[in-house]
Amino acid sequence: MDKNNFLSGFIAIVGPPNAGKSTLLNRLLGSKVAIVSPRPQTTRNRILGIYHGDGFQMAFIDTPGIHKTRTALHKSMVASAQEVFHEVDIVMVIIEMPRSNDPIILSILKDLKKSGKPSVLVINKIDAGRKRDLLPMIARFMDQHPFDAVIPLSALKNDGVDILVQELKKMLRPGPEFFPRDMHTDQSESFLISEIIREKIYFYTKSELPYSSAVSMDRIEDVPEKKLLSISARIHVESESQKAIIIGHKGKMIKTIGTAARKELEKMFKTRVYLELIARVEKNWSKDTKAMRRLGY
Ligand SMILES: Nc1nc2c(ncn2[C@@H]2O[C@H](COP(=O)(O)OP(=O)(O)OP(=O)(O)O)[C@@H](O)[C@H]2O)c(=O)[nH]1
Ligand SMILES: [Mg+2]
Repeated sequence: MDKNNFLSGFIAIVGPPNAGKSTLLNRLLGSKVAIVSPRPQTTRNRILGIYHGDGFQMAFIDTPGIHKTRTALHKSMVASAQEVFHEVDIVMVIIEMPRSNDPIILSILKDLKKSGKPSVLVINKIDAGRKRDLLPMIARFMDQHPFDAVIPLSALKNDGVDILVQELKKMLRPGPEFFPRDMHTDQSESFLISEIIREKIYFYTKSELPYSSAVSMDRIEDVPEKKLLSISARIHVESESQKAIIIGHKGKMIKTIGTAARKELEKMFKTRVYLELIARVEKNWSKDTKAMRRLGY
């Protein structure tokens, strides 16, 4: 490949919570690097996902959803999303069509304007909106900000994602191949595993429990002679009553979470997995910045 013609760029994926940012990142890469859930505030850390094209490379940065908040954990999540504007070449704002009036979008557009970065607006979830609303919506947003492109799509149904890639490609500048071709994400194996477990907690538990849960690794051991990945992880919750819920009657809940996580990890790592989960109380960790840091936030 001619090094001088190579195109590359860092592209932020920002937007309100639940807009489908992580779904879109996984769709763009064709593999799961970011967890997804029907609840807002699923993503807590920035996640790098690298798209390798023929003669070009796009380094996407998935971020936590931007929203108004007071809690320590969510404040740090939102700050990490807002900082990303200044660190990328292109900002991709993603909103969901059925919630295009969310007032937080205006404040995101303000941050975008301040950054002065080239930008794309993705209107996601067109499968859940009315077709005839789309053109006026595009016109309204073009009026609000001089986006380089506005792309309606459905990340879930994989409708329009290829057009987004074409548009982004036009916006890349000559640059180095930042990452080797076999690298798809910057996440460690242990972070990926903890995220998959967290995804299952979001899926199976209710009300505040997902938001009060964090996962850390005690042990990851490859046992090649048994073709086995042996994992021991901890689920941190904020109170004894939450611990009782996450364990469930006769251990049913923690077993359900563990089985779902194990099945997905077996597919992901193409090996048998032994997964041991332990619940532990880390009192009010999401309000305590020291504890948050210990848990990776
Ligand atoms: N109908 C529909 N649902 C979608 C689409 N894309 C994503 N979703 C759903 O929207 C929900 C949120 O998706 P995520 O990818 O976790 O959203 P996110 O923006 O990363 O959310 P946070 O990390 O919480 O900020 C999930 O239930 C997805 O299945 C889409 O194109 N159409
Ligand atoms: Mg997400």
